Amino acid sequence: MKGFLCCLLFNLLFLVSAFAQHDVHRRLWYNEPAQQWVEALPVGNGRLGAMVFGGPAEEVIQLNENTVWAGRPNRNDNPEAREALPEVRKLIFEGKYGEAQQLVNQKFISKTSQGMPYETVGNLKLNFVGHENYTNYRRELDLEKAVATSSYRANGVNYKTEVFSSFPDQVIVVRMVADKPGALSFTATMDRPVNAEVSTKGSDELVLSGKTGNHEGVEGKVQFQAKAKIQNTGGTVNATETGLHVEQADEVTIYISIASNFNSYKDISGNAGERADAYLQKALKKNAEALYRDHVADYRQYSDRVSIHLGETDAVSLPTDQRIEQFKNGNDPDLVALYFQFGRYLLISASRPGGQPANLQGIWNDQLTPPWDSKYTVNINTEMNYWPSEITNLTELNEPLIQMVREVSETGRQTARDMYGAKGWMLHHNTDIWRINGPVDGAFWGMWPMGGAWLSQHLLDKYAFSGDKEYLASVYSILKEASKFYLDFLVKEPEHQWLVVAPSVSPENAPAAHPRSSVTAGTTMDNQLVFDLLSRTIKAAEILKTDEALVAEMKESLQKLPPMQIGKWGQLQEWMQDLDNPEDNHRHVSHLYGLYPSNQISPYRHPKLFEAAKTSLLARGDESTGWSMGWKVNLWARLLDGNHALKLIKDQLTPAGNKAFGEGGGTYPNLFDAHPPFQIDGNFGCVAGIAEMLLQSHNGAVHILPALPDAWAQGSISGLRARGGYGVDIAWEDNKPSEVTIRSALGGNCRIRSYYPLSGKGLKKAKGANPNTFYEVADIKEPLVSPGADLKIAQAKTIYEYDLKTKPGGVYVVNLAR
Ligand code: FUC
Repeated sequence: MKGFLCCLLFNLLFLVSAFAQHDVHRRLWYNEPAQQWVEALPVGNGRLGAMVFGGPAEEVIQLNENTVWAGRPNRNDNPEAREALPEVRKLIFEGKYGEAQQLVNQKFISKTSQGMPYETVGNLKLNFVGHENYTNYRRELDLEKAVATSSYRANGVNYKTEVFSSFPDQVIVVRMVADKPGALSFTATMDRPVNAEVSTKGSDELVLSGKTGNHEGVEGKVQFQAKAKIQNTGGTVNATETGLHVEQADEVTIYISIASNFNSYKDISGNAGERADAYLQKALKKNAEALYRDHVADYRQYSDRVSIHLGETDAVSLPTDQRIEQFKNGNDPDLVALYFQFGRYLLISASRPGGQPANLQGIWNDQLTPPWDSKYTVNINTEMNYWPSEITNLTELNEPLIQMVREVSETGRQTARDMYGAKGWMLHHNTDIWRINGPVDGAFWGMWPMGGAWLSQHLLDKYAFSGDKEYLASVYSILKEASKFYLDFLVKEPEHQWLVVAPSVSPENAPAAHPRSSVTAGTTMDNQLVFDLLSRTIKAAEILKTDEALVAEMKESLQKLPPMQIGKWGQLQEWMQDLDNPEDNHRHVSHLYGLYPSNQISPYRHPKLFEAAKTSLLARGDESTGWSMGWKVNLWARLLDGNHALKLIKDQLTPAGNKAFGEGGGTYPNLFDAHPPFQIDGNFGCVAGIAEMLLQSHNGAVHILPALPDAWAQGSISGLRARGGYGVDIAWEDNKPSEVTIRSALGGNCRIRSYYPLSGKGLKKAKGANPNTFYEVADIKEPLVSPGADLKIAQAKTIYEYDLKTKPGGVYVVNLAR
């Protein structure tokens, strides 16, 4: 059977990769305690987060709980918009962009809150007298167990502290041991910069009770309580005036429980103290060993699904901060594998069903007013957080995002009606835990009515990967109502009579012709987003056999959307008019949404657009903010240029040092992405990009190694997911795929695309269009090309395409043809 397993029925055994190798030990490690927050190591269970500094004399554990946000339930719509809308549109269509923007600032932008900040809970500090001098120091974050450990030797004793955040038991656990009996003596305290009181309960429990802040006229009403309960073996524990004192214990476990009064975006009537206590009492029934075992088992069910090997060099023996320093000019492909798994670790630790979606900093934040309030910026950042969730096999973890979309679809109905007189629901460029929908931060940034269109794509993507019709039916009304908003809101522009979104912006950018006024109509990204929303909602309606009349209406509007346009220097136009400046290196590359994450630009079907997108991206340049570079990794992967994608990974994995905002992105010692400052989207964007370099499934086929850089000659990845319910493992040698395993959950025709000929039982040369409906391609209009456009279409790489008939539960192995 020559390396080929045929149609083996679904069997638990095959959930594990056909060539599963044990992952090299994936860990971040350092030989110094953290001095700064961006050196500390994150642990989390979706709800509870901690940053662990690992100091021997003073261990600082900074704490978060994902509902601790300033303010209270509130809305921030500005109903004055409705009356001003016709005038704003008129000004835009007359080319009076400055005046239009001014009117939007006066009449549309929220007069109340611009969104509430996510706040820190505070710190737990453990002070060890006499531990100022230490040796043998090591601190690590184990990505196979999700445990942060620090160890050192002081006064002739070896100490070890482990910290983890348990999802099954809903507590953060600190476990301390020493190799000499009675050697653990320390004082534990808790603090928070404002609005908190710390007390002790009995002789072994610290309680921090707090309330979140008032912000922009909205009163802070979230109450929370953090409890730290000490359990010691040997020695004593006593309450002091400021905290708890442990004397001569052999071993100590601290159970940290945190909860708030938050029930939902519209209800904060819970009891924080009772809730924190209930979690604590439940967890106390288990000892540290049982908590650890259950935590590791829970974490591994997600983490172990994917393994990746890109090649190990001597660099793997270095501490992580040194690896980052050397990466750009060295040879350390394994750091990319580590970064990839760290990104998956962050999603597993920041986003769990039942909790809030990962915000701008995931769940980790030590401030009261973090940058951009650490809220949800939906003109790129929130979506980017979830780009890895399907392809890297973590689909359950996007549930909090889906839930947030459900909630903003509830709150956004009033916004659509009151601000625009439209049906359905809508969202501008920001939301927060209270699910605000109004435009914030000024018209230049905030006049973007596209949040509903972009977020809806994630609902559809989840279906595209799983084929779960029941799920599709459960989110269909959200899609339908998002579409209805645009059916009402689209307006005919005077020049071509196209239906366009107006007013809007191409996120946060303005053309050189009017650099201070971004407010306009019919931007390329808006057209692409409306195209995706309507065309994909039509498909969903057809699958669910519903809403014929609405489908007809959507089809009609779809025909009237503007086509993409190629401008005079061969670029994909960002705006309806040919205004792009080749010198513009703005961080947002919004018009390339059509290339990634969308599938509207294909080298095989639209070579002109593909070339134009490349021209635009080249002009934009590489180095930028962290998230922008993360996006560009995906874009270069979609442009099938693995070497350029790797160049971007190198730019991103460059030490961020103390760079300030505007000085370009990079990576902090703890592998957090630097906008700067820290912003987690760049981590997630880059992880998705690494996956896109190895596997793509948006363009009519399962494309194996579409953008493998020359430098990754040998490697393997297992457990990735492709649309239509396929699990994919790939091993490669000499830059060619050597073995590909496809696990089919739904059956259907699996079309495989490769740059090298493949062979395997059942594999036939591809014929005609792929009959697999999950592989239908975007049916876009022909682009309009400026007469002066200088377009040199590069020859596409030769591809080999095969069809493989699969059965549900079937496992298929394909090899390089010899
Ligand atoms: C958008 C970006 C910024 C930043 C902010 C949170 O406004 O343009 O760079 O990431 O979101």
